[in-house]
Order: sequence, then C-alpha cells, then structure tokens
Amino acid sequence: MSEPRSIPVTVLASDVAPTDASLVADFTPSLVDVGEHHLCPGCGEPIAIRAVMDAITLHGLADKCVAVFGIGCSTAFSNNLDVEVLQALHGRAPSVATGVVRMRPELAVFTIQGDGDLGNEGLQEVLHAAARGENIVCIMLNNGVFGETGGHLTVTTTIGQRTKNTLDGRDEKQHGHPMRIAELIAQIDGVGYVARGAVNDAGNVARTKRMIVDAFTAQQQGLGLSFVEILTMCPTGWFVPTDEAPDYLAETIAGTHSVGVLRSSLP
Ligand SMILES: Cc1ncc(C[n+]2csc(CCOP(=O)(O)OP(=O)(O)O)c2C)c(N)n1
Ligand code: SF4
Ligand SMILES: [Mg+2]
Repeated sequence: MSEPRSIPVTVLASDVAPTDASLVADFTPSLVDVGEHHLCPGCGEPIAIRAVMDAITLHGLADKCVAVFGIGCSTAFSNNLDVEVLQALHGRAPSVATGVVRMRPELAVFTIQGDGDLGNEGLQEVLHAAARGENIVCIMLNNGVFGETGGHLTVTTTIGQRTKNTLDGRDEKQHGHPMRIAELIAQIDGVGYVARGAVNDAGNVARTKRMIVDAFTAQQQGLGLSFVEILTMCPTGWFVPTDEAPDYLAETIAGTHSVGVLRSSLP
C-alpha cells in the first residue's frame, strides 16, 4: 500500500480571518433578494439581470423604478428582485410600461423580455412604443431561441443556428432570415438610445452595464424610449456544451447581431 500523499496547506500570516476577503455571496447585488435561481448552468440571463440591477443601483433608482417582465426563462427573477415588478402577458410589456409611465411619469419604468416574447409574439408593441417616444427603457435578452418552452427558432435565430425545430440549422429558404431587432428600433424617430451588448465575457459584461446605465440616463433626461438588446448564452437550447456557449455566442450569434451602440441622443 502506498503512503498517503501529504496535502499542501496554505499558511496564513495570522489565525485571524482576513477582513478584506469576500465570500461569493457578498457579490450578490443588493437588489437581488436571493443568490440562487433554477436557470440552467451557463445561462446568460442571470448575468444580464444582474447588470440591469447594478445599473439601477448606480443610478440610485431602486426606490423609483418599476420593472415590467415578459414571459420567458428570465421571468424566474421577477420574484427575486427588490424593486417593484409587474408581470405582462406575452409580448405586451411595452404597453403595460406605457400605462405605468403615463400615470407616473416620475418613475423609471423598464421592461425585460426575451427575443421570442418581444420579437415574435409582440414585435408591434415595442415598435409603436418607440415611435410614440414613450419614456421607458426596454431590455431584450436575445438568445435566439424560445428558451423556456424548449429551445425553438425565434425571429432572431441566426442562419445555420441549431434549434429544437431547426436541427440542421436555420435555412433562410425554409425558415426565413433573422431580424436585427436593435437596428429595427434604432431607425425609429422618437428613440433616445439603442445599443446591443453581450454577456459572454467580462469585457462585454462591463460594456453592457455601461449601455444600461446610459439607457437609464436617457430615460431620466426624458429622451424617449431606450432599448438595450443583450446577447445571452442558452447552452441548453443551442445544444452546445455549457463551457462552449460563450465562444459559440461570439462566433455565431454576434456575427449577425453586432455588439455596439446604434443610436444615442445623449449629449
Ligand atoms: C401567449 C403565450 N404564448 C406562448 C406561451 C408559452 N411560452 C412561455 S415562455 C415562452 C418562450 C419565451 O421565449 P423568449 O422570450 O425568447 O425567452 P427565453 O425563455 O428564451 O428567455 C413561450 C413560447 C405563453 N406563455 N403565452
Ligand atoms: S433554457 Fe436557455 S435561457 Fe432558459 S434557463 Fe436554460 S440556458 Fe437559460
Ligand atoms: Mg429567447
């Protein structure tokens, strides 16, 4: 029998626990009530929600914001956030947000929808809200699939992307072309700010958070509807291993849906 291996021990300079160390739980943003959720490992949506909450905290808007959630995997967070939340029917979040902001224009009203919810089931809602110049922030989490209902093709699915009902990849002749939602909204008079971010790496998360901050700045300045599309990983719906999803996003999804600021009326 071989001798048991000795396990290396880290020698601390002191027996007293360091005061500047943080546990993982300490990084949970203050506006997220619990750090746990039931979304799939490697899902990008919790990162995006966290970026939104960080932006609201940075703006000091926690006590004067109202979130309107659509229906999708991210709706799981509607019970976890320490801000006022309304639940809209599929695709209708911009219209519900319109009602709220027209009654309470002093509030920072924002929506969170998936690409299926916003782009397939209620595209006209956000387009008309944009054209009316409603002073709201609309966030779209774009993973190119109806994630919650099994990973089917949406209006943003890229050519060649595998989904539950395009197992050989999206084919433009059979399934049509993807729509670029941020570009669609950016050309509407009445919008204050439009950008597309991604959460596949730390740099993009930081840039996306800046975009959300700018969107709320535009909202606070009364510049009309602001829109931030966020590309999020859905390894389950994409049929890719969890650890490959960030690169898959960069190499495929972002090739069609380019990251960047598309329009800004900010001074
Ligand atoms: C009117 C209506 N149609 C369909 C559904 C079923 N449904 C619930 S979530 C969902 C998918 C949402 O996809 P998406 O908006 O892209 O969000 P994701 O789950 O990908 O984050 C669907 C089709 C529903 N709840 N209501
Ligand atoms: S199905 Fe996709 S979007 Fe939904 S929780 Fe899983 S990884 Fe996230
Ligand atoms: Mg989706």
